[in-house]
Amino acid sequence: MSAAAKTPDRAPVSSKVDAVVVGAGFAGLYMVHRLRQAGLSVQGFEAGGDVGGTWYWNRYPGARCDIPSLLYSYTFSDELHDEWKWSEKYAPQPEILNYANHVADRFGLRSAFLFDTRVGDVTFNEATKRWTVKTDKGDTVEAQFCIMGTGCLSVPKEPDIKGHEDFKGLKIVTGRWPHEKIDFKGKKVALIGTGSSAIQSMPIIAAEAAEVYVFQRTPNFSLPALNAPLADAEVAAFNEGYAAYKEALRQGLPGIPLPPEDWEPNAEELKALTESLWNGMGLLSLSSIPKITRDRRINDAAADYVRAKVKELVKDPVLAQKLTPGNFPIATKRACVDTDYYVSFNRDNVKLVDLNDTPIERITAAGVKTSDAQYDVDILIFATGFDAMTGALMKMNITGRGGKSLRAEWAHGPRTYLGLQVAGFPNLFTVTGPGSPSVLSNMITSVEQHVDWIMDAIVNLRAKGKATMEATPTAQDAWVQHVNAEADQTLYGEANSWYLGANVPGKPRVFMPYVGQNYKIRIDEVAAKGYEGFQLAG
Ligand code: N01
Repeated sequence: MSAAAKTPDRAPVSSKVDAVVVGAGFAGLYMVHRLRQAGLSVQGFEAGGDVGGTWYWNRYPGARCDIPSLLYSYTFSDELHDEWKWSEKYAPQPEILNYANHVADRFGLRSAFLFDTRVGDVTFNEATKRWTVKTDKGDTVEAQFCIMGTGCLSVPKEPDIKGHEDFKGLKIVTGRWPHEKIDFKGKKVALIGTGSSAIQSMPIIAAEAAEVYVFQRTPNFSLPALNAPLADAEVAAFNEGYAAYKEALRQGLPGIPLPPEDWEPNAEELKALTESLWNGMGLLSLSSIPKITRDRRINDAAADYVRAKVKELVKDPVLAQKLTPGNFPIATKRACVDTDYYVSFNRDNVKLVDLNDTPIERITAAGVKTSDAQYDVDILIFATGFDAMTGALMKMNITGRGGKSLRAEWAHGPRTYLGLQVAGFPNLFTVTGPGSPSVLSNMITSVEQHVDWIMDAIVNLRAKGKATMEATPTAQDAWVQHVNAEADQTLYGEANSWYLGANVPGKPRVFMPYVGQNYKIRIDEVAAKGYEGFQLAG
């Protein structure tokens, strides 16, 4: 369904169901599937016009996954695995969106959702022990369970540069890319930001546009995708090991290979590991380097390797120096995986504007004005990132027990138990919530692990004849302390990253993902101990 083909106006829905699921991305789709399999009635809501979540919205040229497609796939159905064929090592956005649509159709999930519908108020009623969910379309749905599959990177930052509303040309935010094709031919383009969205899109835009000005505040580390069609032999080799891979996931593998925890690579091993950063396995080669985010010797070796590569790839040494990341340890901001990013700066029509030398003063009707020049452009692209991990949850008005608002509870940063629940918000679950590995793992693996865990918890609650399941404040405090203690042992605090909320003015600086090892083993143990740290009541 295209953006232009909006869902027709509809009568508001008023109903009672067992569960509400918010979001029709990979989390929401699988959650609906599991709930329905267990015989629960479900109402799903999705702000977008169709399924796909992040892959529905991020349609900018060059968007593709940054871990190999064979791993960026559901594992819950062998039939689905057998019938779906990825065409490339890193599938492009349209193909991943097709996959989400295929899953929705194959398992009949679309009918559970109301699209173009944004959830607003989510309120716990202590008398009925049910949640009331209200939407911008006037729907009111009551449910025993409320599951947030709202994504970690689903709320793009609004353009916040002075004067942006004055721009008279075409203004685009990468995370809300228009559905129609944008014609860059002969156009002058300003691209603000140098995160993954900019790094993936710039080379493709530059191949078509007359001029591209890249406005860089912080140079990023980027690794080559060496993307290619997926050969049958590669797929066959993956399938050979598929049963073992699935078993490893069941045992706790976060969907990406991890080195042994106690491995201290010697100089020779470290050299080989850093050289593997150019082998096309991108983020997998980065996370295969032991202690990369904990040990400065190891981090420096990897960072220096990439820095040297930038200098090799960019012909103009002054430009190369400006593009060389320097002021934060590699991997403490999410690294990028690119196709021809650095070499595109050798093109005559690509210009870097280093905002450290010449900051943006304002956006004007004609383009971007920096301290020393005016850049007149036809198209202005904001690739300026997201209000990550908490943005979508904080956008809703979620009120728990005793009128507790989630916004107030998280005013100083998110606090959860296991990244799955918040004390005071019974039967409300967050898929890949803050305090879980989420964005540091293979997201689809984490989604499956969380959805399966939540489903088991719901089945257990019902089997015990209880009405509510709620994290205790004590368990939550201990988990938050543990999450922080784990993060404190790393170098993550040295980067101004979205992991820390540092990219959003005024957002509390708190490291949000869980960096500890064996997360799945821990949550499975909690379940095995009768949901230790949760109170089952009613
Ligand atoms: O956003 P970002 P993104 N003036 O926050 C700059 C995932 N993802 O959309 O670093 C000038 O990384 C900002 O500068 P600085 C992936 O997890 C995955 O690119 O704050 N510049 C930065 O350069 C990724 O990490 C894929 O100094 C401003 C950029 O904008 C995450 O999404 C593809 C500015 C924002 O970079 C976010 O990526 C794309 C301002 N006012 C995204 N404000 C895959 O490959 C911000 N910036 C799967």
